[in-house]
Amino acid sequence: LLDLCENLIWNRSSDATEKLLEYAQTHADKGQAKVNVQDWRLESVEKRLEHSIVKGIDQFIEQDVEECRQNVEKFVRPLHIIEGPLMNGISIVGDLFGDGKMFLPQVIKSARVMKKAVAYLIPFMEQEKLDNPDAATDDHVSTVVIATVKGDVHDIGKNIVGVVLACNNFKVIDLGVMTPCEKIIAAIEEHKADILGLSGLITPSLDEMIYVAKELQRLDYRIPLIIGGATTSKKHTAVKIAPRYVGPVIHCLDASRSVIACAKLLDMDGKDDYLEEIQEEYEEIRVDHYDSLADRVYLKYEQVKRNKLTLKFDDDVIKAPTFLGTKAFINYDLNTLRKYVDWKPFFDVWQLRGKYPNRNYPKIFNDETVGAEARKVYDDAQRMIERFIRTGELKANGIVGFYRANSINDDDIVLFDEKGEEICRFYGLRQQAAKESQDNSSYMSLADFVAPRESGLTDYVGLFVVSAGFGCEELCAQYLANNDVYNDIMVKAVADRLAEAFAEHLHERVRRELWAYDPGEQFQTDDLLRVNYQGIRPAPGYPSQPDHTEKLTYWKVMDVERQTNIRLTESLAIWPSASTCGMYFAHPESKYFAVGKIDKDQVVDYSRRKGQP
Ligand code: B12
Repeated sequence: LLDLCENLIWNRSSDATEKLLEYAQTHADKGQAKVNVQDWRLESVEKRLEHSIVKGIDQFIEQDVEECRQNVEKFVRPLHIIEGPLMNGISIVGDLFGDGKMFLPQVIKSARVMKKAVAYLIPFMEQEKLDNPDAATDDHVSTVVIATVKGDVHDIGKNIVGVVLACNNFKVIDLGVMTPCEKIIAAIEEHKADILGLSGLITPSLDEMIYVAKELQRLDYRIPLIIGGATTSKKHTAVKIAPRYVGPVIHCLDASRSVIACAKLLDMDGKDDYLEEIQEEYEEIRVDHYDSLADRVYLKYEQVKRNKLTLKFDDDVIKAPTFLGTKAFINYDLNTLRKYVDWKPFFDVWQLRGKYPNRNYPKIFNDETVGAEARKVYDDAQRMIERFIRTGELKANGIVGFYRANSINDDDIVLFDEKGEEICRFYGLRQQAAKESQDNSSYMSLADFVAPRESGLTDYVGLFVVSAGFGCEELCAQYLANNDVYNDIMVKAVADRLAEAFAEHLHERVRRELWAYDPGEQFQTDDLLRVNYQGIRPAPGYPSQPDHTEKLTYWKVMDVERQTNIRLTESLAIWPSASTCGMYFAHPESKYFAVGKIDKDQVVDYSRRKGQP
């Protein structure tokens, strides 16, 4: 019992919870009959394998697979064990998940057991090939190649899709993150892929997906292309990607839908109808899109600048930060950050959504359907964070910078030194789509929150970059080497939460202590998550400044890479993946908004100002 408890507390083994629970159940006392949870071990080996996979138990998997392997009469080749009992188990998982009777964390745990079983058999299959090179090896399972495109570092979503597809009998070749087009095309060839899946989280990845589609077209492929990831949409897929490639192109919102799409694409009888339906739907989306372009009404750029938000700037609202220049934070205390975690997105990753009133953390634990599963992943995350605090395997670095600043040319923000000389300039975009006649609000740009140069006042802005992802890749590689897909996803989901918590916590320190424009701020964490405080921290890529290239200026002016080791990829994704950056505005009336669509006159002016034709 001591061992079992220690294993759980120190997170020594991935099934510590299950083992302790099993012990508790088998040692239940109080005069009740002892429950023998091991009854299933008395079943046939096929049933035991099925049970292990469906329940996500890896304790006996290798021993049971070996038992099958010894039975050469029944399982002539190791492959027959995979295709028989293992696939049966995983098919049940796929069906239960499809029917909403099993949740994503359970599916991922099942996949972990399946992977362990297959990994055990691989050396025997390789030996078989050496012993008998002519043996039939062309048993065809449909193959899906998936990749996060070049320049993008995100893979939680893609990995989930990979696992769920594998649970539905697809052979998945996962090329990882930042995958250049040539590598994708080489993999399609090498694995004779039936379907190609592309994933991306940030908008620059959309262009890379278009590029891949064009390359497939140029090289005369017809392989179906499925598109997914937070930044993708059905509309973008229909309007921008599908017209570039004659093969089927389909957008998939989530992992479950990717299974349906792949199954339909490979169903020889239903495929044509399915594709016809998609083509019709996408054609309608394109028509609607081009019609809506014609319907859109924009004001002239000059006009929206005249209707900008005019705020009051004086010595009461402008406060000088406690220092100017940068301050780097290396190896930040994770114990502090954990208190700032917003858990809702964590449950989103695991696709656990409670029903009102049990929708969000912590009420989700009371939800009849997903509550128990939510509690389990939450407890696992807590144990993981505790371990990271103890071992330092995951580290957080960040940087904050404060600068004198003025808005200039209406939409830009210039940072300058004590002599008034320009250090660098941030370029902004202004809302331009005509508002409803009864809507009297201004046409906003982030520059409105900074005192204009003409005011003669010295105002200030802050910049930050934070990451809680140092060590993440190494940890995930270790987990994946043990086929532990569950903990691979868990590490990334935890690191993302800590990165966002870091941004939240640092912002609080900025308000109270580093910029100290609101030193007496009183709040509860709930207020933080509801943004009930003064000032904002918009991020490049988010709706108030959708242009990712602005990040280059952050990196240059704060020397971010040298000071923190946080980097930008060629598509301006931040590495490590669990990172975020943004700008601080302190004005009491600064608020979040979406720039929305803009017209050509502003695009031309913006590119002229930025010197980017
Ligand atoms: C949580 C979050 C973060 C977290 C974690 C991000 C991460 N690692 O995933 C943090 C705080 C780190 C973060 C940072 C940033 N973020 Co963010 N973030 C989000 C948010 C709120 C949720 C994303 C998420 O984790 N979803 C859960 C996972 C499991 O879902 P998923 O990846 O989408 O995958 C599912 C499906 O998409 C699909 N799928 C995925 N891949 C594939 C592949 C195939 C083949 C198929 C079929 C399906 C499929 O199936 C998956 C499972 O169901 C989204 C908004 C949103 N609601 O989507 C913004 C969002 C993705 N972020 C955005 C931005 C801009 C950023 C930053 C650039 C901001 C900044 N300047 O710092 C940084 C970039 C970080 C970097 N490393 O480059 C934008 C991206 C769009 C854009 N304009 O570029 C979004 C869309 C917000 C927005 N509306 O503007 N972000």
